[in-house]
Amino acid sequence: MKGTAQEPWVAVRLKEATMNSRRRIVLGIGSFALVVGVSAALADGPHAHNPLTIPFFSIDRTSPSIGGANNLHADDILKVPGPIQVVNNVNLGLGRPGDELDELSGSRDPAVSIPSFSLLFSVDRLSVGAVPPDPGVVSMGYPYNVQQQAVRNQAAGDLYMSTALFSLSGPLPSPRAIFNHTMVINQGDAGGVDFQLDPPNSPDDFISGAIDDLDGVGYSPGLRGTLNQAFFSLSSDSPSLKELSPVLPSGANIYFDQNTGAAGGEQLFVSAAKLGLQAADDVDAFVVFDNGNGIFEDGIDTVLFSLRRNSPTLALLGLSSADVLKSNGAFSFSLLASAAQLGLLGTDELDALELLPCADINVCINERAIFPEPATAMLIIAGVAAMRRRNPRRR
Ligand SMILES: [Ca+2]
Ligand SMILES: [Ca+2]
Ligand SMILES: [Ca+2]
Ligand SMILES: [Ca+2]
Repeated sequence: MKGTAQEPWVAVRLKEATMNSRRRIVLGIGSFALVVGVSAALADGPHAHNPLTIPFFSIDRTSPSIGGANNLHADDILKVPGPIQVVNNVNLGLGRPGDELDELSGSRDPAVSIPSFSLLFSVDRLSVGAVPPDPGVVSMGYPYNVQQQAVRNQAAGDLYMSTALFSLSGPLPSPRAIFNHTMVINQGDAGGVDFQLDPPNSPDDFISGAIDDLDGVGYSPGLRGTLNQAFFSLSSDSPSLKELSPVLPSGANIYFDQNTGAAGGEQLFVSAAKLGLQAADDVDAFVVFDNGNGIFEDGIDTVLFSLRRNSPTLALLGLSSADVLKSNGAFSFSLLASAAQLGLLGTDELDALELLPCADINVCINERAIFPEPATAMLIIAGVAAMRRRNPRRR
């Protein structure tokens, strides 16, 4: 970015030296236009070089954006611009007062191998992160992580990417010494790389007051801009659970809606028990790999998931609400990524999950991570340089 802003100037100066005075005036006007153009681009605010597509998403019921001009609900699936509903709650068989959509997902094909991926996740309002931003990632130009955003009271509506890569077997060797993550979508005001949620501020601002909690995200592989079918989970206290599963309602059940265009078509995809969980557990984040029939089959389909705080299985097995777990069914699951491997505390809450196929984490960071507007970036780079001068032995 800094390179592309400077290069035209070098070209202009070289040409200027060889030109007559009349052409110099014309060029002067051109240069002025260039200054204005570059300034306008620089004033564009935080952004990313190759921003992630904004996924479909959901927010929790205490979010200030609930209601509002678009009459948003905690059990709607939302999209930008807006946010507005891409799927209304009633089309998912929901819409009873108190329903809370915990997570949504498209489906990936379990037969298509993804050799390495970064985990994309969101946290809740009480999460503070385990580590400050990775100094190496900051010096690349990307200063935002959960801890840095939590101090500004604006972490809960963001999406972050792990700076470690994973396969479906667990963490892969990493070029980065520290387990961490960096922001890829802000809740508000990041040059369009945001969910248009509250607070409507850039990631540099300190905020007070109520903020939205992004508690579900999902891409819909192969379905551009629409979500014809969806996997979803509800919080344990959602009244509609008893309608969807009269015999064994559970916040850890995952449902499949084969027609999001109308009420009806919702069915159980996989039960809490089949994932190795208890009925009192609450799955609050997941990614589905289904072979396309909307029915979970042991050993064929896979679910990556996280549990909500106070789920009894967490205490039973010493696990964290920010751990990412994996099940192929057969009444069991395993640990895929620990809270620490994501740069989170064991007491943090990971409450929305997606994945980003990625072969080289530094390339993915450079493409997808949010960087500040250049004036702020210069201050941050100066700060890192000063820190390094003070601690010459670091690195
Ligand atoms: Ca959730
Ligand atoms: Ca934020
Ligand atoms: Ca439906
Ligand atoms: Ca969780």
